[in-house]
Amino acid sequence: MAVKVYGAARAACPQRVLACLMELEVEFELIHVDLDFGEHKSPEFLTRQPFGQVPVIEDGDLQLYESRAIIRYIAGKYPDKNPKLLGTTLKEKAMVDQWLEVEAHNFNDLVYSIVLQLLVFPRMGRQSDMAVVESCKLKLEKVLDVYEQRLSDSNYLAGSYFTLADLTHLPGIRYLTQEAGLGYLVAERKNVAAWWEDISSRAAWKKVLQMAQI
Ligand SMILES: N[C@@H](CCC(=O)N[C@@H](CS)C(=O)NCC(=O)O)C(=O)O
Repeated sequence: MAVKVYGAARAACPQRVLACLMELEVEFELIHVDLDFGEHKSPEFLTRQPFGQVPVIEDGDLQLYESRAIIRYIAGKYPDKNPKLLGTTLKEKAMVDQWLEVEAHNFNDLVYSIVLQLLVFPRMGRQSDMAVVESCKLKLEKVLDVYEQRLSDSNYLAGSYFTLADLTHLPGIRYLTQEAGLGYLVAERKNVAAWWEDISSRAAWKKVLQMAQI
């Protein structure tokens, strides 16, 4: 039975899950949740995701939210399709986990704040706080310097091949480069730029963009 994904193809967190499903060629059905109409806060949706956020998946009797938990689950469920996504040895798995955590706690929080201020608030008719944007940009520069250093001696974040650690960054970096006008943060770092060019050229990610019509 196809995995049900509740979410919006244009939203970053569901895109993380869609990228993983596409990478592994797992059959799925996307059930659109209209964020603009607040469907994610409806009583019915809150029974699936009590925090009122997307994505949520249903796989048989399993209901699961949190996009990073979902991609770990999907990659773990289909080890034969691409065992490398989670890392293969204990050490490689540890490196994948480390960079998944870096993305969630060092990278994503800053990108999320920038996107909120520059893209979401104006759409809601709220004023952007440019001081917050500037402060996040400065912090993000420092985070990306760490990435630049890491990618100077490794083609991918966790090691020599593409893993969930790289995949998890796709939606956030797309927002930065394509929507928030901050592509220079990537372009001015040679190794980060080459890595981004590589991972964003993957067929699975292109299919996600096609699905989202972006
Ligand atoms: N940590 C959660 C965050 C989910 C999240 O923030 N989803 C956004 C879309 S990318 C959302 O539902 N925003 C609406 C809201 O928070 O009200 C995850 O990774 O799944």
